[in-house]
Amino acid sequence: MVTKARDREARRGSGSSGASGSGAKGDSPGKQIERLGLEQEDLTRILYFLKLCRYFDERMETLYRQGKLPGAIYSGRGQEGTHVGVAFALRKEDSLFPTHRDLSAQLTKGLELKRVMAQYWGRIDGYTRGRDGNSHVGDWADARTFTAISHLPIAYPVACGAALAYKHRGEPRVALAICGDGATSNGRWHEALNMSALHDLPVVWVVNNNLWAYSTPNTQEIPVETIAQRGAAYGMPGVRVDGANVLDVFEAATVAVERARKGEGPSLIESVSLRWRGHAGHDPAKYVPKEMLEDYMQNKDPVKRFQDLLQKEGVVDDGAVAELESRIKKEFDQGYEFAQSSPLPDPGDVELGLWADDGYWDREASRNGGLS
Ligand SMILES: Cc1ncc(C[n+]2csc(CCOP(=O)(O)OP(=O)(O)O)c2C)c(N)n1
Ligand SMILES: [Mg+2]
Repeated sequence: MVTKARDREARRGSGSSGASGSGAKGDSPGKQIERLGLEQEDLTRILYFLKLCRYFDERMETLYRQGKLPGAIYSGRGQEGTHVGVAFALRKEDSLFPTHRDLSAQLTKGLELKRVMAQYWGRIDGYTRGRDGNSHVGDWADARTFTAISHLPIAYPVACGAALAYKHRGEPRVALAICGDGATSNGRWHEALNMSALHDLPVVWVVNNNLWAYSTPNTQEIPVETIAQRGAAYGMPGVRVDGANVLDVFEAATVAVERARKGEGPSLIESVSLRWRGHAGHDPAKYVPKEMLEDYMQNKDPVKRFQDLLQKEGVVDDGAVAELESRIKKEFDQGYEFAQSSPLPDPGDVELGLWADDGYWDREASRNGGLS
């Protein structure tokens, strides 16, 4: 979430120069940080989210492999730079429309870790009150994230509708939607971009290009060189950024969000990374060349890169990093305990909450589902 310092920066309207980050501008990371108006508190918060999302992903996979976590897991490991970078550019009142892969973006936008964990174990304190698993999660009421569903990229047309509503109501809010590279081949993706450009809607289209759609590589998905260049077909700016560089992602997102908020219309951001794990927990991803995976893990790790940068710039020292790590571990352990002690849903409630007007989602949930 945007801190006070970021809010001030947004009001000053700076950070809007340059469309694709320091890579394109060629300035040093220190200069880029200055240009973006990021203060120590913001930078440490970005590092916190990067490390939290990585830690969460790793520990949840371990629990899954130990047979302690039911359902499926969709790892976003290696893509934290994209997730944290785009979500950090949003204000609380802006809305995020994610997919099954984007839990890290949702955590950055404000989902509570312990409730996410209750969601994973199908408990009443999860965001869907035990009605669905981890990938179909969202918190529209508070964090303003749309609950992801499977049909890709279904969040795109819904984000387009939300942006249309913001425009009609004259609200200075922005919708930001994420989908994968594979989802860009679906007609909905093109319809959403077209409609948004036609009506200058306050929306940012993010493509989390992790180079594979399940087992299909980019080369077999897309007949053009980059997804970003497709923005031109709809008369909107399209930029391609390095997902391993959270500052570049953040800068591109900030430019696009400000453009949208000013009523200048939508933008397309393609953020490139590699999916380090398989499509889901069951998939060993043997189709990804070993050398390529090693290269990304060793040289293009968004979390390590940003931590190294902040240490080099003197923003954090070893002590501050260790403090963040122990805080994250504690939050995870507390979240785990919270999830285990949260009841399962009451079976008698199964038919409730299908329709908004039965009031189920406005009431306190029944906590008689069989666990203490
Ligand atoms: C319309 C639609 N077709 C097929 C699927 C099945 N499916 C689920 S995830 C996936 C791959 C998506 O790849 P990509 O968009 O690149 O996202 P990633 O999982 O790589 O983040 C597919 C084909 C689906 N969910 N929706
Ligand atoms: Mg993909």
